[in-house]
Amino acid sequence: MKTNSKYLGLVTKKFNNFFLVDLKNQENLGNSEKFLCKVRKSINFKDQLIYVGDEVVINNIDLKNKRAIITSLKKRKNLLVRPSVANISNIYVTFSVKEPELNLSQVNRFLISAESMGVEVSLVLTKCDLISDKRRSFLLDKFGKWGYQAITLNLKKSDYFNNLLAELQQKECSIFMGPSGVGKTTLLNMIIPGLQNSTAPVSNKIKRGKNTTRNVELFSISNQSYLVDTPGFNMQSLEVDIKLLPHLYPEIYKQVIDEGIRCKFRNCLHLNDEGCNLNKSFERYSFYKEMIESSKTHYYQNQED
Ligand SMILES: Nc1nc2c(ncn2[C@@H]2O[C@H](COP(=O)(O)OP(=O)(O)O)[C@@H](O)[C@H]2O)c(=O)[nH]1
Ligand SMILES: [Mg+2]
Ligand SMILES: [Zn+2]
Repeated sequence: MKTNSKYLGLVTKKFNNFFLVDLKNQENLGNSEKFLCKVRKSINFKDQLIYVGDEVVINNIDLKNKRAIITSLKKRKNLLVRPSVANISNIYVTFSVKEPELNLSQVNRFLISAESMGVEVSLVLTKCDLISDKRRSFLLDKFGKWGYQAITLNLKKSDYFNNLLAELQQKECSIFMGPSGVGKTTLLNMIIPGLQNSTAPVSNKIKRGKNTTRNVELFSISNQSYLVDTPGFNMQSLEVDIKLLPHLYPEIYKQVIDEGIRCKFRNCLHLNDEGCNLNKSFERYSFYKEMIESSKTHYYQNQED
């Protein structure tokens, strides 16, 4: 049985020249929802590769063997690198409050890299069972001032985890990003039972590459909601365009949007610039300044190359 109608699909896995595609929009083709697809040979995607997370049109559907052909690729909203995954809607920057210890400068860098993707960014703090309630309140207050309402998880209490799960089930495609050892795999295994990715105590983290060879994959967590499983993924320090930086700090862009502050120069970098009206008394201002300085160094080095 074959059907020649076209359907919209989502690439959830990729192997060699094959793609696993989920039907989108709850389209009902019997009980079939996943198809193993190849790309139509005559199609030229303008040298574009197809990535996990891409939306594609499938055709020539073979219901019996669950095969189909990809005939076109939809325009993608964004593309994350290493590993490559397209159309992320939410990044959950994930850090542990202890073991390993919170490194604020690193949290800042991950948040900024995530913000530079132009997606919704949230902050998750794991291992809150290892700190006091007082310390937890202190951190919530700190990150609140950074512009993030942190989600604090505690393996021994599931209420916050259940809230997070409910939230993820409302989002299109989410990903946890953070350094090694903070509990990302533990979280994935809790959200997707049966996944059984290997977790490792922090002290074993030196032995790298153990589970880094598996490919990136999307898991359905509710109707039309997906979670990215990215073994061994650490967000590399992205090089962010210096002109973008003021737009990636809530403490800065909220002053511009909510309070209508205007500097003399439209592209003011809010350093010691003449006519700068930004209120610089926020904790991350020093990180911001450092980032601008180091981007400037990169910027001028690249100009010389
Ligand atoms: N105390 C505590 N330990 C946790 C928690 N979540 C994860 N861990 C431990 O932290 C270690 C690293 O976790 P893993 O999920 O492999 O981290 P990943 O490198 O971010 O994927 C493991 O030994 C976990 O058991 C938590 O909420 N509390
Ligand atoms: Mg892991
Ligand atoms: Zn300014």
